Amino acid sequence: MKTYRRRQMTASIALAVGLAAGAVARDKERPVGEAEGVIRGVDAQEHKLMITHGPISGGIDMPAMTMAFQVAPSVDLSSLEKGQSVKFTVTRDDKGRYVVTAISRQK
Ligand SMILES: [Cu+2]
Repeated sequence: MKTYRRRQMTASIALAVGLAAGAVARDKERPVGEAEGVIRGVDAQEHKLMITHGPISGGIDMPAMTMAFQVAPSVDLSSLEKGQSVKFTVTRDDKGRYVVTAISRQK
Protein backbone atom coordinates (compact mmCIF):
# COMPACT_ATOMS: atom_id res chain seq x y z
CA MET A 1 0.00 0.00 0.00
CA LYS A 2 2.77 2.37 1.01
CA THR A 3 4.78 1.56 -2.11
CA TYR A 4 1.74 2.02 -4.27
CA ARG A 5 1.09 5.46 -2.84
CA ARG A 6 4.68 6.51 -3.36
CA ARG A 7 4.54 5.39 -6.95
CA GLN A 8 1.39 7.43 -7.45
CA MET A 9 3.10 10.48 -6.00
CA THR A 10 6.15 10.02 -8.21
CA ALA A 11 3.89 9.80 -11.23
CA SER A 12 2.16 13.06 -10.21
CA ILE A 13 5.45 14.85 -9.76
CA ALA A 14 6.69 13.58 -13.13
CA LEU A 15 3.50 14.87 -14.72
CA ALA A 16 3.85 18.27 -13.05
CA VAL A 17 7.47 18.58 -14.14
CA GLY A 18 6.50 17.52 -17.64
CA LEU A 19 3.80 20.19 -17.80
CA ALA A 20 6.16 22.86 -16.49
CA ALA A 21 8.80 21.87 -19.04
CA GLY A 22 6.17 22.12 -21.75
CA ALA A 23 5.24 25.61 -20.64
CA VAL A 24 8.88 26.69 -20.68
CA ALA A 25 9.36 25.17 -24.13
CA ARG A 26 6.38 27.13 -25.43
CA ASP A 27 7.70 30.32 -23.88
CA LYS A 28 11.04 29.78 -25.56
CA GLU A 29 9.35 29.86 -28.95
CA ARG A 30 8.26 33.39 -28.24
CA PRO A 31 11.02 35.84 -27.42
CA VAL A 32 10.43 37.93 -24.32
CA GLY A 33 12.11 41.21 -23.58
CA GLU A 34 11.94 43.83 -20.86
CA ALA A 35 12.42 47.57 -20.96
CA GLU A 36 11.69 50.84 -19.24
CA GLY A 37 10.02 53.71 -20.97
CA VAL A 38 7.72 56.70 -20.92
CA ILE A 39 4.16 56.63 -22.25
CA ARG A 40 3.69 59.08 -25.12
CA GLY A 41 0.15 58.13 -25.94
CA VAL A 42 -2.64 55.74 -24.96
CA ASP A 43 -4.97 54.45 -27.65
CA ALA A 44 -7.71 52.70 -25.70
CA GLN A 45 -9.75 52.07 -28.86
CA GLU A 46 -6.99 50.09 -30.60
CA HIS A 47 -5.48 48.93 -27.29
CA LYS A 48 -2.10 50.34 -28.22
CA LEU A 49 0.55 52.40 -26.47
CA MET A 50 3.09 54.79 -27.93
CA ILE A 51 6.20 54.42 -25.78
CA THR A 52 9.63 56.02 -25.79
CA HIS A 53 11.60 53.04 -24.55
CA GLY A 54 15.17 52.35 -23.52
CA PRO A 55 17.07 49.38 -24.93
CA ILE A 56 15.02 46.18 -24.70
CA SER A 57 16.88 43.39 -22.94
CA GLY A 58 16.28 39.66 -22.89
CA GLY A 59 15.12 37.68 -25.91
CA ILE A 60 14.23 40.80 -27.87
CA ASP A 61 17.08 43.00 -28.95
CA MET A 62 16.06 46.55 -29.75
CA PRO A 63 17.76 49.88 -29.22
CA ALA A 64 16.06 52.84 -27.60
CA MET A 65 13.35 54.49 -29.69
CA THR A 66 9.78 55.74 -29.73
CA MET A 67 7.28 53.32 -31.19
CA ALA A 68 3.74 51.99 -30.98
CA PHE A 69 3.06 48.69 -29.24
CA GLN A 70 0.04 46.49 -29.43
CA VAL A 71 -1.04 45.63 -25.87
CA ALA A 72 -2.36 42.22 -24.80
CA PRO A 73 -6.09 42.20 -23.96
CA SER A 74 -5.28 41.11 -20.40
CA VAL A 75 -3.39 44.35 -19.71
CA ASP A 76 -5.44 47.17 -18.22
CA LEU A 77 -4.65 50.51 -19.84
CA SER A 78 -6.95 52.61 -17.66
CA SER A 79 -4.27 53.55 -15.11
CA LEU A 80 -1.77 54.66 -17.76
CA GLU A 81 -1.43 58.14 -19.15
CA LYS A 82 0.88 60.27 -21.23
CA GLY A 83 4.11 61.08 -19.39
CA GLN A 84 3.93 58.06 -17.09
CA SER A 85 7.21 56.19 -16.58
CA VAL A 86 6.75 52.45 -16.96
CA LYS A 87 8.53 49.14 -16.96
CA PHE A 88 7.14 46.57 -19.38
CA THR A 89 7.46 43.09 -20.82
CA VAL A 90 7.14 42.59 -24.54
CA THR A 91 6.86 39.59 -26.82
CA ARG A 92 6.01 39.06 -30.49
CA ASP A 93 2.77 37.64 -31.81
CA ASP A 94 2.30 35.18 -34.69
CA LYS A 95 2.61 38.01 -37.19
CA GLY A 96 5.84 39.26 -35.65
CA ARG A 97 4.25 42.33 -34.10
CA TYR A 98 5.52 43.52 -30.74
CA VAL A 99 2.97 43.04 -27.99
CA VAL A 100 3.19 44.36 -24.45
CA THR A 101 2.14 41.55 -22.12
CA ALA A 102 2.73 43.27 -18.77
CA ILE A 103 3.34 46.83 -17.70
CA SER A 104 3.86 48.51 -14.36
CA ARG A 105 4.02 52.16 -13.39
CA GLN A 106 7.26 53.56 -12.10
CA LYS A 107 7.23 56.63 -9.90
CU1 LIG B 1 11.26 49.85 -30.22
